[in-house]
Amino acid sequence: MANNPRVCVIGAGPSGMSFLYHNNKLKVAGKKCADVVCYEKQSNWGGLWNYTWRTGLDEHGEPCHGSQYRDLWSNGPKECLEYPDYTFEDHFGKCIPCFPPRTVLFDYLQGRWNKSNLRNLVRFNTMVKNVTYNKDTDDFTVMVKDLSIDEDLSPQRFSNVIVATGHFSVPNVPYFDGIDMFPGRILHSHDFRRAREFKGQRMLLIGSRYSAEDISMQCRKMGSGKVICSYRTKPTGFNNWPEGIEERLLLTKVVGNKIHFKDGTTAEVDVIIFCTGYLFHFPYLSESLRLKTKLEMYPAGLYKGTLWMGDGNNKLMYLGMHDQYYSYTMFDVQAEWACAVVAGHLQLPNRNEMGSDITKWRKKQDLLNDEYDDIAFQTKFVCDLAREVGSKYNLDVAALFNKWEDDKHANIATYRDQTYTSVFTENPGIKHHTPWFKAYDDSLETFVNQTPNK
Ligand code: FAD
Ligand code: NA7
Repeated sequence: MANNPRVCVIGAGPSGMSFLYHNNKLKVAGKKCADVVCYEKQSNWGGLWNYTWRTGLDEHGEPCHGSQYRDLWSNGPKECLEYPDYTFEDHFGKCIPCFPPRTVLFDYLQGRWNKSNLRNLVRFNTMVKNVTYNKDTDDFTVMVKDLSIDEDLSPQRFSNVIVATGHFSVPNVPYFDGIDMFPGRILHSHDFRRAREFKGQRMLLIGSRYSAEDISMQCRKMGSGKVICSYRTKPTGFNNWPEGIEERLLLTKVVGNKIHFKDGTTAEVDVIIFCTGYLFHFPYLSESLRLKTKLEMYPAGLYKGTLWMGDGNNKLMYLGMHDQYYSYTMFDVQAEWACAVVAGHLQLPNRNEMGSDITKWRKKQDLLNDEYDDIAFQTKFVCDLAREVGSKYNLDVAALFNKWEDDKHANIATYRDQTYTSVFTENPGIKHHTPWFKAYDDSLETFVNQTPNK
């Protein structure tokens, strides 16, 4: 039997850990699998779910990865990201409400990883600095720094590389005329940690997607002054903002603390938060390996949304690079597919066929009109991959996502108070003890222990 492929996984967030999980499953089943090394630059796993209070640079002087805020609660129902082979009921032993705080989701993720003893496969405090493909030997050279001792490790050779470093960590920060002289605080959502900090302050948020929506709600919940969300292309589409949040066209300039908007109106604010999204940034990959894209439902150059076509070697894969409705389950099925390809259980078609397949998906992407279309599109993508890997699970939760969109449009302040039924356990989540807008205790203990143990 030929040697196992030697695979480098970069990043131990939900995506990278899913690769370790499925590779381990192959191993336990006695099937051909890969020998994996996972490099993680932080001192713990979990990716964005591994909360950090730091902003700017981390303790080693490297860019801080974390973008989540302390008071974050899931912005989608847990039933839409639940793993079919490890449900929330499996983990907590009972039904819990549907929109868990950050710590609860982190605990859930870790439960699945601990159950398979994956921790010893991750090398913490190691940062991948450089990846190049060697044409002559058809493999990769990976340069890694051990941050804990500030030393480069000797170059490592791998047959395959899995890029799982996420794409919500490097802020996109446009310039607006006069902003350099704004007298108040300016930050990007990447550096937003606590909404309480802005109590009583008048705020301008630039952007109209998830970050603008959630940070505006967080800030009002924690007692900020009025919030204006300023949009470039279209408003959020939510008509039921609670009192104190409004949407306006894009700002045109900043004069002192007065903001001028395209519709001719002005407003004075104390704080500006850029909710303008993130850059896809892979400085450690050599040019020909680097995915260059904006946030899209189906980024160009990735067969099955996963395999990098740019370099012609079929050996580098990206996980979790899409605009996300599905999250954990999408990363998971991508990882399962990637494991099957790497271990040789799935054969790839020729490059023309792979190219045509990408084109087909991207043409369909061009026809998407709204969130409901996006959900149907991503459901098809996820289910298509699940079918390819021969999964016994039906991962289609489109009906739940559609209800979630309906609930958000009905009332953005109360959507987290709604309940959803798990498609895997068929049990409904329970109603949370307090409406989200008035719930200040986001501890795991309080959230989980509001129902009796089974
Ligand atoms: P990440 O979680 O970003 O993990 C990437 C890992 O790679 C990190 O651990 C990082 O340290 C490591 N890494 C990076 N560079 C290197 C390097 N050079 N060498 C070694 N290691 C490296 N999703 C939901 O489903 N529900 C939510 O409610 C939700 N809320 C969110 C709120 C915010 C503010 C943000 C930013 C995202 C949110 N998401 C949410 C989406 C989130 O992206 C995914 O849930 C998930 O974290 C993506 O996993 P990942 O493994 O692909 O990337
Ligand atoms: P997104 O989803 O990328 O949204 C970015 C928003 O910022 C979007 O409304 C953009 O407007 C706007 N944007 C981007 N560039 C500009 C400029 N130059 N001027 C004005 N407005 C701009 O990022 P989010 O942070 O909301 O969400 C990312 C993840 O973080 C998500 O998964 C969440 O769970 C948390 P556009 O609509 O393109 O005109």
